[in-house]
Amino acid sequence: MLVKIDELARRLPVDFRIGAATSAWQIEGSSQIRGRSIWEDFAAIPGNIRDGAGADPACDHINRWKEDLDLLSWLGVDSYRFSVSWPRVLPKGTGKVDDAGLGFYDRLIDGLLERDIEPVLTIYHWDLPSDLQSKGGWNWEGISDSFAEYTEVLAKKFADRVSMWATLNEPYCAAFLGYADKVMAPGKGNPASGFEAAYRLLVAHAKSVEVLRQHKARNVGVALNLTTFIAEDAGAQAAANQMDGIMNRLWLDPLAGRGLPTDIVEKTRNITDWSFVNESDLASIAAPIDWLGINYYNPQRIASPRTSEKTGVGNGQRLDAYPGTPPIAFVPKGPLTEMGWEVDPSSLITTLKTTQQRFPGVPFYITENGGAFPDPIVNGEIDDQDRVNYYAGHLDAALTAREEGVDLRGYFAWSLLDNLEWAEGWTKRFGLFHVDRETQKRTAKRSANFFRELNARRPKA
Ligand code: IFM
Repeated sequence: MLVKIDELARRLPVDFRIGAATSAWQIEGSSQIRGRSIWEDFAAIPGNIRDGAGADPACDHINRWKEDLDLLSWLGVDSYRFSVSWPRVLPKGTGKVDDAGLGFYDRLIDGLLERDIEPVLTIYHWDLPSDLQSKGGWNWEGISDSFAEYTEVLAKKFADRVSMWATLNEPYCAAFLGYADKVMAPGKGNPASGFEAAYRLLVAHAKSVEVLRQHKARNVGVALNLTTFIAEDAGAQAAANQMDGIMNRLWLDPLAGRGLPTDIVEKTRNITDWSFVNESDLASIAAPIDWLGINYYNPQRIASPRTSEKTGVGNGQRLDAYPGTPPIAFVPKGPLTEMGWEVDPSSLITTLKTTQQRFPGVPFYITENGGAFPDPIVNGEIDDQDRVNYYAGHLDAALTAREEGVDLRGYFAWSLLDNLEWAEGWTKRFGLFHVDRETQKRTAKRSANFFRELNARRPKA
């Protein structure tokens, strides 16, 4: 069903924020003028990035940021969600600040404010400085103090101008795709390391919140990737609970003050002894936040291996990313995006409602939602009708959830630009604007026009 743009625009509350999102490593380029990150180390190993792409030039955003901010103005968005590159600000992760690196974000934030666009800053979107990885990265006890130091540098400089802060982006991926599995940096492939990384990311979040509060930063939150697990048969239910526990409850329970989910702790005792956990950390992790970011793309549909002949091969469809889960098959139903992800807006409603039960009283933002599609060029124009349908369907679902009682305050499209899709390199494109990898020319896709029209037609305050 194609949802009409006028109807969507009419349903948008005047104070609902519409934005677009990016992350530093995926767009900035110019890695030679900053410290090294774990993603350069990971990309240097042949086979880790599908098309062999590396950090440079990405979208050359460091040199083209003004043009990119003009694209945001053209879209008419309220907010822009970007991340700061930790090694651009602190090349070694701690110690000496690189003033030129920090200055880039200073100009970016002012550039947004000049265009009347709210800056939404994510402190960590996966590009850990290599020098910190050599100490153990997210498995090192000292990492949370380094993260607090880095947060302080940003808070001192930007607390007066940033509208919303996210401490971390998708810590599940950092921990379980990078440490438990090996499909993302640093590519450890050790299940026990995954759980320890998850815990240390939560502690780092807590220390970062404390620093942001000291500096009177406004609207402090965190962006989690959350979803709904659908067991197609009774035999897959135990696996669905375990996967839900690792992707959703392992983060929501401690943030909401319930501590770690006991079923997950018990079921993983043969993987880790959890000796790194202590009560005082858990109390800090439960400190109130002002909003929760939900990055939602697709439901995860699974079945017992007996009942299914095939298993999904899309991104995130590997059991290694859910340690301790009994064997199951991933059985996404079409339509699928190019990532192999099922398109199902109704699962966004389920995810929002379940999350509201698990974390009541906190406003939500959809901090990422979007899809990779083939992007055919028709008469010189990029006719990404699949992506328009994806956005219209998910915005409709988001507004339905809000109309049915979920305290949802905004929606960010992923992504402003085609960019480096991590281990997929340039092979998967999520942008509202096509980016020509050779010339760096930006071209509005039909989906960019969709957002421009939506923003133009919505009721104004
Ligand atoms: O590109 C990523 C982003 O960095 C984090 N969330 C999911 C997106 C699509 O895979």
